Formats: sequence, structure tokens, C-alpha cells
Amino acid sequence: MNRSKPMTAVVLVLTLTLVAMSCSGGGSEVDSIAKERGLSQEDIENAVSTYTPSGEHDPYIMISSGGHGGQLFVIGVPSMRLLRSVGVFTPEPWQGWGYGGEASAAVLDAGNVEGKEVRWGDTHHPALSETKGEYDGQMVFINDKANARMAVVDLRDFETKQIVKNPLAINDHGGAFVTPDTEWVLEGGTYATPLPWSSYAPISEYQSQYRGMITFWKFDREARRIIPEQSFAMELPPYWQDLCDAGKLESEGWVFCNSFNTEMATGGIEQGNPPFEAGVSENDMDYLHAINLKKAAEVAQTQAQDVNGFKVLPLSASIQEGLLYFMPEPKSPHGADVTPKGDFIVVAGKLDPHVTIYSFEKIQAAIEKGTDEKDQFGVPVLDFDATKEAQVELGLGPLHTQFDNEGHAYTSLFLDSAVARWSLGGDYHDEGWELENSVPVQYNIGHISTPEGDTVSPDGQYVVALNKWSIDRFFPTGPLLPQNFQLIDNGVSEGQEEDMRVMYDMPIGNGEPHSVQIIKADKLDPFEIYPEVGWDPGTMAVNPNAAKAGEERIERNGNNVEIWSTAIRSHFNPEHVQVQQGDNVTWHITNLEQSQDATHGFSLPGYNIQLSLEPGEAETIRFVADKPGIFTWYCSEFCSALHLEMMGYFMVQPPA
Ligand code: K7E
Ligand code: CUA
Repeated sequence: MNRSKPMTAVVLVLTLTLVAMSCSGGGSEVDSIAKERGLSQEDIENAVSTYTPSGEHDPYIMISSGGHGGQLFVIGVPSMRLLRSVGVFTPEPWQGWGYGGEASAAVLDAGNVEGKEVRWGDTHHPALSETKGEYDGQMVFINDKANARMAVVDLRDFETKQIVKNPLAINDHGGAFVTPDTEWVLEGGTYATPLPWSSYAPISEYQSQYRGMITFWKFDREARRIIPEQSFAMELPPYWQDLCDAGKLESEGWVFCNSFNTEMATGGIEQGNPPFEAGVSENDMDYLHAINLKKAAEVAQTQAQDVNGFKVLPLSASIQEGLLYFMPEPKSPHGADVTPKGDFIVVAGKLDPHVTIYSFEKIQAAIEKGTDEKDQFGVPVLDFDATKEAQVELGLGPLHTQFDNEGHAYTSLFLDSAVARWSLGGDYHDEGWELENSVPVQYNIGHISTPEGDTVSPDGQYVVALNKWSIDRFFPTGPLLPQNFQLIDNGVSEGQEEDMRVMYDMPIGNGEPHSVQIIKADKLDPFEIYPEVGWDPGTMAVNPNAAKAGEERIERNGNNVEIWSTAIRSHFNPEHVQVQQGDNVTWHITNLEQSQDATHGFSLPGYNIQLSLEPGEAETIRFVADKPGIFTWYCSEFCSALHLEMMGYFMVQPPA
């Protein structure tokens, strides 16, 4: 619930009283600081509402995509302090992610695309794992739009444990989204290609050869891994499926996806064809896809076909079995967001100033009733008016919608650079479907997020606007500028509805986040140190072959050299490693530390090796000592007063 709100209010009142008191008393420090810095009363309120004293933790944690930086960010709310980044698709040296350690190499290699190393990703939509439609704080999933991959991150150590490459698609956008108990992780495609994309077909055969798809990755909660063999995809018409959302409560078992380019435009501006931007926006309506996932999972058991080693339900089977229905939706929509009770789907059309709200009950009734209308692929099209519940005019360029605990929805308005607050009808809010308030943001907002805002029980108080352009907000760091996350007070408290106000700007200077989710901090229970010394984060278990204290050694077997090393403040053991040029080196290193934050680095210059060994962690590196010379390795994490002394000599002797 809204626990910190009254507290914030109390602090605010106290401070303002202090300011007022001291003003009358001849000028307080707060007053004079504010005056000196040119801060308004509202600035002071905002500062007091977001300032988080040293040692205080934020009540919410925001998990942010890192855009084409290929990472995740972990940010405290309301302080908007960046706590860490998480290497996902992109190597990241601080975390030793992708710089020699076997565990990270295995994860990154699993994301290779048909044998090609791909070492970046375009992360769009993080999805926290859910239990009964509530974030459970166990995992987060994130898609790579560029290469159609899905990553699995464990929130016990905030490290990436798995990357799976979609064998059908070369790009995705409708992911990651999870079903209410995280049995399935959704990955919808975007730009249609032949299925799989690696089977060539000329673009002149677009309508017959190119297809869309949505993939349902099976998640195994015990193993904390996606199981590709139990996953399946649905073949879809070659419209560009965009964002999806999983049904919940009332609509659990269903999935809803937007699409655009139902025109099936194929571009070719250089041949005098309309450019994609025009060609895909000709029709007034595109199709909202409603998919019966529960039934599809059953049908896939018997009717799926093998495509590139992956189970795919042919479109004909989905039509035959009643797994797929379309509803017209205002053209070029973007977000499809299911309301907290699962009773409505909110669709925002980039080119339409309204949000359109569909009723799950009406959709079911329309399916029951049946329809003669079909698209050109034979997919039944339900009647727009029969399935629509309401439309609310919000402003220009509505994209994404999130919810609060008092029956409101918040929608980002890209073209208006604003956030709109509106009331939900049904039994959410007495006002019915109505625009209440909007606040300008700086600038060009994309996604939007509220605390637990897409779960079955959203919190309130905050809205975070993810702005694409920051323009004049910060010092200009050359022509490339950061994105701007803005923290907004939603203006709603226990039935009182006031104006929203922007409280804080947070520049994001690394990648372009698309979407975030905000979880209550007390739902997370991360390790302080790894549970046992010799821990392999790849398997989340002790590695029986990890180096142990007192058993450090170097063993040679022909030209294979195996080293068991330990690290503890402030030395490695051993400190000399002598090999012959051409030797195969296998090096196990364990950080023996048992105190929080006592991380050691292991950097071996010239060999592109850099590990981050958190307390208890064990890593293994394998390489060929192909370059002769004297290589000084050292601990790259400033761990102690004698940190510079924490080093060793790796001596590679050339043949005589
Ligand atoms: Cu940028 Cu969700 Cu990929 Cu909208 S998406 S903004
Ligand atoms: Cu260990 Cu620096």
C-alpha cells in the first residue's frame, strides 16, 4: 500500500515548518541555501520528497532495460540512485562478464546466432518473475530486440544465467512478458521474415513466404531456467506483431498482442514504393491479437511442427482450434496493457489521441457468438464495437499504460511529451473512463512505470517517465546526450486527487532504456556473500573442482598446466605461475573472503582476462599461453590498503 506517503508528507510539513519558522526567526540555513541556489518552494518539496540520507535504502527497486547497451540497470526509487548495472548480452569488464571466466562465456556463447558471435543486444522490456500475478523477486527476463534472444537473470546475485536464441526469428519486440505464475515467458516477433529467418525467400514473396510469430518459452521454476525443448511458437500472419501482455485473473491463460503493418507493406523507397513509415500506416485499423495460450499449449503437444529444431504451431492449426482471434484497433498501436483485475486491455495508438479499452468479457462473448469476418489468412476478426469497452482521448501519441492502487491509469504521450492520468471505469473508479490530469515531461516519453504497476495489485505514489530526449536538461556531453528518467508524484493519495508533479531528473548515460519495472525492495532477498566458498555462479552451487584454502597448487601434465589459486586480502596464492609458450592453461581462482563487499578482481593483461570474484566465488579460465613474456596480473578491485601489492607474475617462457 501507500506506506511511505504519509511519512514523506510529515517530513515535508516538518521541513516547511522549519523553513517558515526560521524565516520569521531571521533566516535559516535551509532558507538561505534555497535562496542562494535559486530554489523555489516546489524545488524544496521535491528535494525533501526524494532525498534519501546515507545508509537509508529506497523502498522500491527499479529494474531497467539498458537499451542497445545490452545491459540491465538497478535503480533505487525515489532516490533515483543507480545501484549497479548487470551485464547481459554485452561483455562488461567490472563484473568480469565475458572476459575469460567460463561461466559467463558459456552464457554468452549460448546466445551466438547460427554460430556467429554476437556480443551486444538491444534490451527492451524487463519482466520480473511473478507468482499469482505479483512480482516475487526471484528472476528477471529481458529480450534482445536486435537478435531475438531472451536472457534469464537471477535476482539472488543479479547475474545473467541463461541466454536463449530464438531459432525462428532474427528480431523480437513483444517480450519479455510473463504469465501470472511465470510458466511462460513471451517473446513476440516484430518485422516479419521467412520462418526461420535463415531460410531465404525474396521479399517479392512477402505475403506467401514471410510470417510473424510469437514464442512461448517454458520456464522451469525449480531449475530457474528456460527449457527450449518444452517451449513452442505460434506462426502468425506477416503483420508486425508489436507489444504483448499476458492476461491475469479473469483473463489468465490468454495473451494479447498489438500489431502494425497489417498493410503488409514491404518498403523499397529506392524503387519508388512508399517508404515503410507511410506504407505501414495506410489502414485506419490494425489488429489486436487475442491468443488462447492455455489451449495453445495443449494443442502444441500434438500439432506442432518442427521448424529449425523448434516446435511451431502452424497458423492453420491455430485457426482450426480457435486459438487466435483478431480485433480491429486504431492504426499503428504500441502498448497493449492488461488492467490489474485482468478485465480490460488498454491499447494505445501512436497515431490516435485515444486509448482504446477492450473488455475481456466482451471478447469472450464475441468469440462465443462467432464471426464470419476473416482476414486474408483466415483468422477470425471480431467486431470492434462489440469488443470495445471505451475510448478515452488523452492527447497526442499515447504509447504505454500503467496502473495505480486507486483505480487510475497512467499513459505516456510521446508527441505531447506528457504523462496523462485517467480514471478506469468498471468497478475501479466512480468517475468512469475519464482523463483527469496531465503533466509535461522532458522530452519525448516512451515507456512509463508505476510501482508494481502491471501486477494484480499495483502500488501508488510514483510514476517514472522514460524520456527519449533530454535536450537541455543536463550538461551537454557532446552531441550524444543521456536519456532522462523523470520521477513524478502521481498526485493521488487516499482518494485525494491533485496534480501530478515532476520531482526528479535522472540522466541515463549508458544505453537507451526502453522499459522498467518497479518492485518493492522488501520482496528482494539477494545474497550478501555467496552461500559457500567455491561457489560457481553459473550453476549456483559449489564447484567441486574449485581451488580451496591450503590446497593451492600448480600441476603439469604434458603441455597442460592446471592452477588452483586463492585470493584473500591482500594476496593471491600462488604468486608465481611459470609456463612454457604454447601451454594450455586452466586456472581456477577462488575468493576466500567471507565479508560483505570484499570483492577481488583478477586481471591478466595481454590475455584479455578480467574477473570479478565476489566473496566466496570461484571461477575458471582456460586459454593457450601463446604469447611469451612476463605478465603481471593483479587484483583490479580496490580491496584493501595493500591492494596494489595484490599481484603476481605469470611468466611465459618461449622455446629455447
Ligand atoms: Cu521503446 Cu516498448 Cu521497445 Cu515503446 S518500446 S517506447
Ligand atoms: Cu584484492 Cu584489490
